[in-house]
Amino acid sequence: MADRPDILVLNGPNLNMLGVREPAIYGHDTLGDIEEACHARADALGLAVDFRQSNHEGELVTIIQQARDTHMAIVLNAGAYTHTSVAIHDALALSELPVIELHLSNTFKREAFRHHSYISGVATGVIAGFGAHGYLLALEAVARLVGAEGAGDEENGA
Ligand code: DHK
Repeated sequence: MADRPDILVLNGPNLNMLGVREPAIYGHDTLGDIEEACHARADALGLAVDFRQSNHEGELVTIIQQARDTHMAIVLNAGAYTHTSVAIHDALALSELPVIELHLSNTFKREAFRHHSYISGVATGVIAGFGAHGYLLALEAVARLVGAEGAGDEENGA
């Protein structure tokens, strides 16, 4: 629906391999399963989701740059670029959009190199450790941030 706030849900490297990739850490859902669940939750929240994935840092930067003029918020699982990419940090800063940093796993329970994030300093908030459900939590947070119609329905019994 054209008048719904458009939310970019952006996925970085190796997230296209969800379902077969280390399921004990990342779960059994595929990225397609997650995309479907995001569209369903977005409908309930009065949001429109633009769900994307790239394995390429520069492409992620370009998508974020373009979102500045076309989207209301960004939910970003930057994968391993979370821990390495100044370029993605800078793109998020120039987007001037609310950003939810998202991770399937609790990165703080894992290797030390996953404890630092270049995203957190430019994120509105961070969700980590809830598996695929984290995407839905992120959409709920975004609905509040952008004042979407369905925001708050859950606790109101809707
Ligand atoms: C996904 C990745 O691909 C890792 O490189 C991050 C993140 C964690 C996740 O938990 O979703 O370190």
